[in-house]
Amino acid sequence: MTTASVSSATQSDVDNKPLTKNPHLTAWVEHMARMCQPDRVVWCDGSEAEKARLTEHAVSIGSLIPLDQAKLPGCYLHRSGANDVARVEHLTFICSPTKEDAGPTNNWMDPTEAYAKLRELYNGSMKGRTMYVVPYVMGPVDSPFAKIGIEITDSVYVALNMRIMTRMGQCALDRLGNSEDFNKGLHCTGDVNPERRYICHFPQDNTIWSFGSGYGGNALLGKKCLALRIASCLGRDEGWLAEHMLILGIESPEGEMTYVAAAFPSQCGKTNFAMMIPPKRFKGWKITTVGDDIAWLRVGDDGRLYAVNPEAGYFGVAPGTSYASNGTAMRTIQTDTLYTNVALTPDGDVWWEGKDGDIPAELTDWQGRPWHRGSMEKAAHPNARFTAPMVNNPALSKFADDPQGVPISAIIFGGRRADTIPLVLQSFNWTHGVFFGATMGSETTAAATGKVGVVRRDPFAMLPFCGYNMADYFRHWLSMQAKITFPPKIFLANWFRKDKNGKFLWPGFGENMRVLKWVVDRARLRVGGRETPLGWVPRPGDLDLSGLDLPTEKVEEVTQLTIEEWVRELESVGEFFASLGANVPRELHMQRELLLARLNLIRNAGPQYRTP
Ligand code: OXD
Ligand code: MN
Repeated sequence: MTTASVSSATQSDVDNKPLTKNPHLTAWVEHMARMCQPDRVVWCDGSEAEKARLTEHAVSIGSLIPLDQAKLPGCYLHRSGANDVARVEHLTFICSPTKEDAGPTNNWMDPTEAYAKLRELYNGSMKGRTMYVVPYVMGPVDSPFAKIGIEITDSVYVALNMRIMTRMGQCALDRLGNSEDFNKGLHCTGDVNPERRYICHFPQDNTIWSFGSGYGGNALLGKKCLALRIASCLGRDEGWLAEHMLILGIESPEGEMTYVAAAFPSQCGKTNFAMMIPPKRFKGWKITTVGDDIAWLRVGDDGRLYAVNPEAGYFGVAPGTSYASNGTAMRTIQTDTLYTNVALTPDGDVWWEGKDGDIPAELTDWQGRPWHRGSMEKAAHPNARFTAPMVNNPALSKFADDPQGVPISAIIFGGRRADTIPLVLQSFNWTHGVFFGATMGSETTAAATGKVGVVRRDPFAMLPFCGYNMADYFRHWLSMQAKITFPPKIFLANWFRKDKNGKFLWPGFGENMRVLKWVVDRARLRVGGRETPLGWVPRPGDLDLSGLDLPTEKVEEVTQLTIEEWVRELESVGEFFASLGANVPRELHMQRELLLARLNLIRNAGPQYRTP
């Protein structure tokens, strides 16, 4: 394979023998090693001893900085390149056989051209470096949902992150046996030059090639690349759904369990919602987390929709996370957590904007520069992250590792919208719910590079993550109805609506429990609502607002539907559908027309009817 110059490796970083006899796997790894020419190849077994070795090595090369081990045992800080801090959607490609397969919302590159272009970059790119072979399982190891990936990477930081985010090591090789059914992921950090950065997906080959970035979403190939982009294609072909959704359990004081899946675009508080602590009024109610970012949904033998979380850890946004906003996450990230691009205190603790307590006087900022209180610059990058094992989560669902997953009673689609979308709205049926998902919009955030704060359509929160033609994906969602005997009820939610002065109308965070309670009760057919031309909304009194200090006018404003806003919304949806081409399912066009026709009816009926 390689003529390993073991002498230049630290003791913790020497090549070892393949941990499998799987001929497909060993041949592929040899092939990739011939191309990338690493000095050494290290197969990862996922053991504790290996974790200690890799961590020691990462510290020795400066990739990880140890934090105060008494306060934050097993925690380290990583700083990424200043130009490598977020997903890069404009450099992310779906390299399917035809442009039509990728559809108008994805960047497409011809697969032959993409392989050739990247081969040139990979050639000799790991000289002087170590190639880690990281076998991993997405999903509980024994689950029929599970998929196996192998990530080849030259980044010890990536290998250590994958160890947290997935079931990594020998367990994956054992499950794979001699099968050739595994995702082939190749990641090379390169010189972290945005001019030579490509995140390429080849769904037809179950292959991902990522070059030139060490940032999570571009480099941890199990997450967005496999569990969403490639898996969405597998779901289309195999009859299931790979979704950008959290999964949570709601336990009533009587012990009744209900599971809800919810899709929100990046940085809309999915992790907070998945770990919500109910307010005092909801004494005895418990929220448990199954997953905070991705759900794989399949129809069970009993005709219900079941969800598993394919991940084993959380790659969450640090800024804004505090004991006040998400105490569960704060407790989760005190041990065995890798922090990326947060600020460092003089005594080895971490800090970010929005953390509890006083702002420290002196810090080292996310780029390693001295920072003083009052500085105009952020100390932590707005997209700074923590990578933490889900087993640290004190509210982890006892079914988070269940091979069959959990039965979903309700699906919530949410976005960050200053106007138009009310606090909560229930769809009339599955097709109308799919319309909600297909037309979701949200203001952009720092999770991806580009302008922040503009509304963009983000269907199912999957715009950056759907691995095939969006119109076909809508059709796939519509077609799922025929397979589900007991479909979940579908809702639209918006915690981010603002008043005329730009102030948020709804307190959000734990208070979202009040909305969740209505959702659960609607799904279980035991609470009322008002039928409007746009869907069902809670009537005054249907939402439990006891103990909430919120003036009635604000409650009215946040739950309001306004004809003019919705007419504009539906017109903009029409433009969005047109941008997707002729392939958008007819059912969705008809939903739009029906809603618009109902609104126009009211609009033309006279002022006394102007409330939808
Ligand atoms: C994420 C994202 O990192 O959606 O989860 O950007
Ligand atoms: Mn996400």
